[in-house]
Amino acid sequence: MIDRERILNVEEHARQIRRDVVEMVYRTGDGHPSPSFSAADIIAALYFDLMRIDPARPAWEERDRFVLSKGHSCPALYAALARKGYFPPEELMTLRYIHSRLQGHPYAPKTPGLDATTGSLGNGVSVGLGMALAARIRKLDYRVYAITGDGELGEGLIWEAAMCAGHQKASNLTVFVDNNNYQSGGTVGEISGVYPIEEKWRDFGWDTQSIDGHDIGQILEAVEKARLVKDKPTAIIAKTVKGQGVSFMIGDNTWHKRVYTKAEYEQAMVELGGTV
Ligand SMILES: Cc1ncc(C[n+]2csc(CCOP(=O)(O)OP(=O)(O)O)c2C)c(N)n1
Repeated sequence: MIDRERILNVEEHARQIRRDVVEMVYRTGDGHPSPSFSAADIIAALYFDLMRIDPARPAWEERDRFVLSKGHSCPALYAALARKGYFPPEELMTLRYIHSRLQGHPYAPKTPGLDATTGSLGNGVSVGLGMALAARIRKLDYRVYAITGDGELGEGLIWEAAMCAGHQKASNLTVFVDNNNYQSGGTVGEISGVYPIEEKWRDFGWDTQSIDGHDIGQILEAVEKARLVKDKPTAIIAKTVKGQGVSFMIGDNTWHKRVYTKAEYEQAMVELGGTV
């Protein structure tokens, strides 16, 4: 049973992340809002509760690692990094500007606190597995977390990495599937035929769990369970909603990449408990 205080703390951070994303996309005129929102609760739980990290030491060898394989959701990750203290929150308003440290897709050498360069879909599970196996070789006990999209599961490289991770019993690797049932061009059900998702990971030798990806208690509990699995990596299939948190973004996949009008910005901020 997860302590109520922990849940409330992460929930407040998740709301702040969503408000930051709305503000960033509105002010800079670019970005992917609804893919950020479906992953926001998982990112908040990792950065504000679960991961062993220290913003004062971004290169600390024993830190846990995070790989945002669906890199286009980086506005949510940048918000988490800023609020965690890796760089000033004001810098969020430079999202996607030329020479900004916050590029349109995560570029690790540029952004303080970022562990992996991503954005070309399909790479993140391989990158995470490499980090996880490096920990074993170097006798370090850090853990690696990754988030992949469900449309992204159509990339073959995901399954090469899944097969190898299962074979290597990389139990320090945990992958969340952000199962919002959409990709950019429609639903994953109609386009990529990815279902059933959980069985596929299990067949590649992973421990699997299915959770509500917006229920902070379930996210925290799932990761705590994953830490106890000693001979397999864990895949957490997180049922999510693209745009979760703002009513008019839900069910409208044009918010995959779209900018708020002034009226939409104001309504979104009000719904997220912010001020305009
Ligand atoms: C290799 C590659 N192909 C295409 C794209 C363009 N692209 C960006 S987001 C996206 C859809 C991703 O869908 P999903 O993984 O389900 O993530 P969602 O945004 O729905 O959460 C695509 C095809 C890309 N970034 N990389």
